[in-house]
Amino acid sequence: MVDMFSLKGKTAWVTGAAYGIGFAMAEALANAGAKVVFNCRSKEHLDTAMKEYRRKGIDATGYICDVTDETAVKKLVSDIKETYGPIQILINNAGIIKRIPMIEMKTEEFKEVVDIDLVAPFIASKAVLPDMIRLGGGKIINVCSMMSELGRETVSAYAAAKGGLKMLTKNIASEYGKYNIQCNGIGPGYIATPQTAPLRELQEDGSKHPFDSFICAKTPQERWGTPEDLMGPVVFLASPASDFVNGHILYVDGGILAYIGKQP
Ligand code: NAP
Ligand code: GCO
Repeated sequence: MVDMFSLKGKTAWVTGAAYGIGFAMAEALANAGAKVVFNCRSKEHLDTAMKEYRRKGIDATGYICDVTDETAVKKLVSDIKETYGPIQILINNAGIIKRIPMIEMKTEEFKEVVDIDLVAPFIASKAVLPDMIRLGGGKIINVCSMMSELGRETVSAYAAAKGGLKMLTKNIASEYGKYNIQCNGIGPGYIATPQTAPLRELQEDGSKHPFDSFICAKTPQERWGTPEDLMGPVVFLASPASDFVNGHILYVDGGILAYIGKQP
């Protein structure tokens, strides 16, 4: 039974895994036996991440690559293939958010979020699918969001992108399932990472950020998630244990989507 969750001999590429959710997922995949490669935009972040991976005894390899640059992505996939073999597991994790009221958001800002959060997973998936087809199978996991299902103020671009990513996930599953390729999504709830740090900042008087209290009231488990909460789910979706799971978005949200929220 344990072997069903083994990733021994697999090459896994996690986009945007210098820190945050991506780092935790890369760690999980490595601990399950995969050879992990990752990318980010910043040399500083790469160097810091490599130190942390080494400190944890993880044999990860990092590259500088902006996931929106299709030429760079294609070269990265080729370089990974030459050194570590074809990519058998792709985690489309890299992502940004801009919290701006929609009528104040510049169109360029909207497009930047969509480029990274939706177009880039299309680019990366397109780059790895041909080898997955040749290999007789593969795993693509797209990191979706609560905003794949729900909206809220100031996150129009992000919600549009993550909603689109949910449907891109289902479409890749539909179009390439016949090649034994499984494409699923992971939908984290509210996770304590640099991306959500502004929503958890203590107030001047030392009290909790109102949004922090709001999320804990909306979560049956009454806490923010941690990147570690995603480690088991990503190994499941990357492993043979999920070979007949396809087009599914696995929400790892502590129950937010199931719950109306605590009475104020
Ligand atoms: P984070 O802490 O901001 O980390 C984002 C990572 O992506 C960093 O490694 C960043 O490194 C990289 N990145 C950003 N843009 C990139 C680009 N254009 N090319 C390559 N790498 C890029 O975010 P997180 O909270 O870990 O979130 C990771 C994913 O989970 C995102 O897709 C996010 O939307 C999603 N998510 C987050 C939460 C949450 O509550 N935190 C919940 C649901 C979904 P560089 O800056 O060095 O490029
Ligand atoms: C926000 C948060 C969320 C989380 C996550 C929730 O401003 O509402 O950043 O979008 O990042 O996507 O699942």
